[in-house]
Amino acid sequence: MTDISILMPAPMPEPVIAALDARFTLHRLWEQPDADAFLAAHGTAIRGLAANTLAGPVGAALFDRLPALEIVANFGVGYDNIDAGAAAARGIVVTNTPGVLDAEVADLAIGLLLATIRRLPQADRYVRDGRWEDAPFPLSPTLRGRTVGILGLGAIGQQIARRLEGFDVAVAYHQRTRRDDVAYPYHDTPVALAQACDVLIAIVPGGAATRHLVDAEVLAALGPDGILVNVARGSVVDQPALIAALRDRTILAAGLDVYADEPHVPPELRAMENVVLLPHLGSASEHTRAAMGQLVVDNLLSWFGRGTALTPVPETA
Ligand code: NAP
Ligand code: 8YV
Repeated sequence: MTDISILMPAPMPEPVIAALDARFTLHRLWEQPDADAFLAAHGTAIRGLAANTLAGPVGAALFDRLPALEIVANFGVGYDNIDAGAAAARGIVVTNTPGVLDAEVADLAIGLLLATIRRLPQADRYVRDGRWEDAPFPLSPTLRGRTVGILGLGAIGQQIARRLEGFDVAVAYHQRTRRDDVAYPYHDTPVALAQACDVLIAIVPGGAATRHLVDAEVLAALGPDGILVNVARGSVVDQPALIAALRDRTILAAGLDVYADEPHVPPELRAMENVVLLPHLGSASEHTRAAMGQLVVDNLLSWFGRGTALTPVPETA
């Protein structure tokens, strides 16, 4: 297969690069001094693309330059970075990395919730700054007695819900389709879910269908004791509305792993004490990133070896 050209626009973990180097002709676009000139010279030979959720859009404009492209293997379960409809129209298969990161992201969501509600980063700063020697750290809000609403009870959302059962809190959910395999109360709109709970965890896909699903109205419904945790995509939350809600105490606090324009985080959020901010860490352990990388490699090997992809997204299955 070494005669098959694979394009990697942005770096992936070293083992992925090594595995692809061993089996294909791998082109590292980020190392090219002139990416445009490289695509003009070599684009027609590229048959596979190893894409990265965080490395910019993949759509018709790029597909036009890669006429022999057969597969886009995405390093991430979310693929809002890829125009899967445009890929399907050209007969290009798109794969993602479902399953292998569910537990890691669910763990992170629980950690972020606890950090936000018990103010753990603020308490850490308090000790480091020597302020404990002057006075005890102020008492925090609590998870006790709360109802947690999960916006998107998919693969990761269900793992979050299972973990929450161990914390003895009530769980409810919203998504477009009511599930018949869970007993959690279903709410048919995001506002109805927010009214019924005082913690909202967003874990839906990004993209046009979920853009600003959490808006000013949802935040108002969550209420002054409410906590938002976003581990989905920045686009799912109306970020200016969230900043206003945190500033005006329309809600109590937020724990954010994702933002509207990563890696840029607005100064207003960075200045607030009632937020916990993570740099998109959901799947970011060595263990899980290795499993995701292996699935990228396995999808490419399977496609070019047997003509089938292991985990195609529904639009191109
Ligand atoms: P999944 O299994 O496909 O679940 C997504 C859920 O969202 C589904 O149950 C779906 O139910 C619901 N949903 C989709 N569109 C919706 C809409 N318009 N309104 C309300 N609910 C909607 O996906 P997953 O594997 O759990 O991953 C979910 C997302 O998490 C990813 O796409 C990615 O954006 C994000 N993620 C973030 C990180 C991170 O590092 N922070 C890591 C991994 C994943 P219905 O179709 O019935 O609506
Ligand atoms: C990663 C993610 O941060 O899988 C996703 O959808 O957002 C995360 O796992 C990302 O894919 C790394 O590029």
